[in-house]
Amino acid sequence: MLAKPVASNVARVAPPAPLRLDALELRLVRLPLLEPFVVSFGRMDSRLAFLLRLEAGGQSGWGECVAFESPLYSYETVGTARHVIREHLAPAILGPEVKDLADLAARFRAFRGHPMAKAGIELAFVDLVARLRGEPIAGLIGGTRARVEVGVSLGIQPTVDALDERVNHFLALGYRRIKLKIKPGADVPIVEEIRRRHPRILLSVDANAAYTLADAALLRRLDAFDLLMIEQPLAHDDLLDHAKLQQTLRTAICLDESITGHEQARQALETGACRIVNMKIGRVGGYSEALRIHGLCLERGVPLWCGGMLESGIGRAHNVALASLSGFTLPGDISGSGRYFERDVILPPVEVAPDGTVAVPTAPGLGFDVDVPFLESRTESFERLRP
Ligand code: OSB
Ligand code: MG
Repeated sequence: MLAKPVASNVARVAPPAPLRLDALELRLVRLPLLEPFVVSFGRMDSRLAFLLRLEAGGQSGWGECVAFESPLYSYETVGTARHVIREHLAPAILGPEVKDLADLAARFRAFRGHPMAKAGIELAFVDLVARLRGEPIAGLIGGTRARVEVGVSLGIQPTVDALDERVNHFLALGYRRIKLKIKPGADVPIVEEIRRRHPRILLSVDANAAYTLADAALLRRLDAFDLLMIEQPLAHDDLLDHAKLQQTLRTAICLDESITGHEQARQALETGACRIVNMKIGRVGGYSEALRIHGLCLERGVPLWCGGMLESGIGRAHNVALASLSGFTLPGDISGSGRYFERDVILPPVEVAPDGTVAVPTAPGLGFDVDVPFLESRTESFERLRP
């Protein structure tokens, strides 16, 4: 069956008048992580944040490209994204007038792939448009929530006791959902024990593509633990095997890596590859695709939540704005700044209230100030692109 077209809010994301984009700044900033983050594909000790600043009409907007340094989560890296932006995306948008977000997205459409690179620019554009209009991003895109519910994603730990200590720590801070990273050899017994110690919490697992259909029997054992979802059990680019697996599982599969845009989301839902969608604005190519996927999930009644990529405060603030849309019905991986960083690049930092929610800012644009002197002190590379 063909999906009915869904009215999206992409058309509303327009500056007061067509904009000539004057400059795009690319900045790499290294932020140490408070604790190492271990997942099935590797370990991170610091985050190299790729920040973008777009200038036009005497204003500027901030975005973040969520690519990592190595192609372990997706094929994109900080290096490939910087190359694609510098050589292809920036020349397509700097100089000529841009009418709105749809117009910006249209200029990127001919370039295949590289959604994280495209998203970095879209985020900066949307912040810029919101600031020019004097509106918060959440309002501009049609967000309806004043606060968003948040959960926490916990990396693989050396022992169950160490993991449980982290679970208790974040439950005490108010986080409403706990997500455990799993991999072959660190899965069923650990999840069983955490569930035994916390019979009532909202609990999910994320495999980051570490299994194959040959592991279906093992994955079915997770059905015993009343999990909210199993996130991305199979390959990063697979839909077919996820659909086969979902038919034999009681627990909902949630796709993350596999959903790189609206088309993949539509095909995942039509084939039954997942019952829940993890939205990462960077992974899907920015606000234009994210708003379309949001419309699709709303129309089909599919639960949606906002994922995270260990973003600096800039990407984090965009996530908060996005999660204010009504289709985001499950707690997101939107931690407070202090979950990852000693000091964030925005002021004030993102804070999780004791009820496990984060306030959606009401000030124009991102609604946070960027701490430019701090950014400058941590900058590893900087370049300014002009038409
Ligand atoms: O799969 O959701 C994921 C972090 C890095 C790469 C992939 C993922 C994650 C997380 C953490 O789970 C999300 C966050 O808190 O930013
Ligand atoms: Mg994930």
